[in-house]
Amino acid sequence: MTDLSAVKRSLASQAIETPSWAYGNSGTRFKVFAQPGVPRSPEEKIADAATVHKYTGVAPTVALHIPWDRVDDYGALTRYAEDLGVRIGAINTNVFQDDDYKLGSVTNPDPGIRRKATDHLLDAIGVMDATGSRDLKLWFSDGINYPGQDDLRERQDRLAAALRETYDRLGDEQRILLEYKLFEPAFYATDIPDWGTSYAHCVELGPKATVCIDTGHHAPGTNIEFIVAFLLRQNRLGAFDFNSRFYADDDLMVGAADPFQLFRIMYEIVRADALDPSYGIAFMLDQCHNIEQKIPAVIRSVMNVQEATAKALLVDRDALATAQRAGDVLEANAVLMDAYNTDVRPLLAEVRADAGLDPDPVGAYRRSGYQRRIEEERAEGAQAGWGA
Ligand code: LRH
Ligand code: MN
Ligand code: MN
Repeated sequence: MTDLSAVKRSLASQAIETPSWAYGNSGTRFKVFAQPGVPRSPEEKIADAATVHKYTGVAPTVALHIPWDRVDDYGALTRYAEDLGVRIGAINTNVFQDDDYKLGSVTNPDPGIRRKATDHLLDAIGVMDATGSRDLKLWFSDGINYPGQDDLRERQDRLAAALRETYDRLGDEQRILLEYKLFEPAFYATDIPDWGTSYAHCVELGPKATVCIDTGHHAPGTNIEFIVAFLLRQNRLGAFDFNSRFYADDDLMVGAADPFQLFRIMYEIVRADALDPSYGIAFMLDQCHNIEQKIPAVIRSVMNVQEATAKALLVDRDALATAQRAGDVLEANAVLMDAYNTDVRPLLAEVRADAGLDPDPVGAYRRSGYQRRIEEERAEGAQAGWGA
């Protein structure tokens, strides 16, 4: 039997980080459809993130992306966030939007370009010092398009050298989240294409290097919950970039394409007692809202993660273990499916009401007038970064 009050406590203390770039305009390479009211500055992105936290109660941090969110005074930005009731979370680096990086950033055959890229990573740690962020998120678009274009093995050495230099600059409380991605923009070979490569680099670096799983960065059909279980067992799961995908790196709202997969992932988290923020996993969203309104889309995404989590918490783990040990295949599967098929929306409405929140966060946002206000106040929006 599951203890409902413990489930509610876990749900109330859950923390989901939203990304600054989800609030700005984004699109595909075909078209960016600009929306009214999008933020014109990092401060306005933080204000929108604080609004999501206000209506959900479980989104207390916002990830920044440098240079998209570059400011002169990160201490002041940190205080600004705190005044609005949120904190700055992971610092994301960007070594993929500069002409110099055509042939790679930290793996580039030109040592001068490698230096420039590594310096950006070191600068980002400086930003973390000012914001008090724990996590440096590294994603490298590095790779090659054609066999023979560059030496695969040497690129690994260059990557390892840059990671080492970055790792050695980390403070005691800081860590690296090393993200992988199967392909795109590189189409033949990517320098960190999968969790195994990321994991191996992390092990080489030391205990402050952990893997970030972006749920959109795998080959179709990949069993992501297996990766979660493996990395948890090795104590190397640092973060998620949640989003959903139908084809490749679609960056759609998490839980929209495959809520069952999200449940299976969250079950592995619950199974490892790794849900509480004190365990150290950063549950981040990494999404772009190209055609839907941004703030309610982020609220919806947060709610989708909450629903998957609630279902995972409802799994009768004793009954599951009994069925598994007895080799009762059908019963074990039925126990898991019973939890998945539970309508947890009333439970989450109660959790919200207990926290003094409106049980319907999207409705509350729509009724608040915030959207109308930002559309009036923010005459001209800025790009999130993708189109910049
Ligand atoms: C790359 C990625 C990575 C970036 C973010 C904006 O596809 O997932 O996390 O930093 O998108
Ligand atoms: Mn990502
Ligand atoms: Mn991505």
